[in-house]
Amino acid sequence: MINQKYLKIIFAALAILLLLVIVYVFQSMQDKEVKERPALRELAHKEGFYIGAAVNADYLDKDGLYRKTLDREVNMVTAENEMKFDVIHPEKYRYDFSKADKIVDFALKNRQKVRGHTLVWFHRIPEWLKKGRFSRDEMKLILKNHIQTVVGRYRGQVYAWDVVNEALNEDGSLRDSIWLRTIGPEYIPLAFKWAHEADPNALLFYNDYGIEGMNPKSNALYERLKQYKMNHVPIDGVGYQMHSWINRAIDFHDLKKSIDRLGGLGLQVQVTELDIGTAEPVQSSQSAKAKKQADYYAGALRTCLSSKACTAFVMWGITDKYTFRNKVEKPLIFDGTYKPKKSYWALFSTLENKKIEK
Ligand code: 9MR
Repeated sequence: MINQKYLKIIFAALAILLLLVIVYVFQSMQDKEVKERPALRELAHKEGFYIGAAVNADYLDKDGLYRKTLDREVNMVTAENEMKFDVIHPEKYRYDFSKADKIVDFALKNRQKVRGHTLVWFHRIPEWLKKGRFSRDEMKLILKNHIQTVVGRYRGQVYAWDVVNEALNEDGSLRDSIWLRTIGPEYIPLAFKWAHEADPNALLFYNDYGIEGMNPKSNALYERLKQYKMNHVPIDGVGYQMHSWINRAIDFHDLKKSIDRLGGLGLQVQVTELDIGTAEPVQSSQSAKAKKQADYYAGALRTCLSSKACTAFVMWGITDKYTFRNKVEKPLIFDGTYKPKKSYWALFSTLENKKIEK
């Protein structure tokens, strides 16, 4: 009896040991595969180009594979939420840089450029500001102090700022916001001026969605930026957000045209928030959807690389495990277990094969 009991224990121990060996071998094979392929950032770096992702300080804290994947694959990161007004400036006389610092420290340690997002937006306005009933002059002072405190803190560390975010309506008119209502349209050029004073070396961007095509919104933006340039507003570039879907085709021809048009004003363009949802059409197979997503990622990157003005390609996340979109969209280039998807390989071969014709 006793012998049999011991035998059972020994078998169980052996079975566990065998399982551990299998897991170990499998993990080492995966690690070897990861170590042997060059990372996207290495391929991009060779071409003097930035490939990036939005990052989130909470996930950096708790998920080692998230950190490892970001560190390995991208040479640019954007703070997804940590630099937004309500997070970084929660009370009139109090700033909270703790989360933003985590992202900047992570990036500097990993030799990644930081995109600061975002200084002036209609959204994420803290209660103290919403309810303050401030006069025009007070609002100007609040905005100036906000911009100069935040930009000043990261002077020399943040490579590019989304100074103004989503200030236009679909028809190209100025969107209603607390800034437009209180300060008037000059809040935009003033914001660029104040940011430039706080860090003359940072690149300053206007960031928006729906401007990657040729349409009333991108036409109006172009005209507005032409004026700003004529008036020496210190603006360096335009961010194309590009949250997209596989069932809504990106027109690469128009994308190139709009990038080159802004390039003609001496502006850079950066793709700033790309992700490509795959939930629709429901009747397509998973593998057909994955293939279509990969084709879109590759097409967008190829178009960006083909224009001299396009200097960075940033996705709104890195893994389907963490996306602001509905999880079923699976919009990013690593799956939920950090396995590279077809879309990853599409970017990989686009960067590897394409000698950039700038
Ligand atoms: O991904 C961000 C999400 O976690 C926030 O809840 C949301 C509101 O602040 O903003 C999301 O990011 C947006 C970005 O800041 C600006 N362009 C659109 C992005 C997606 O909504």
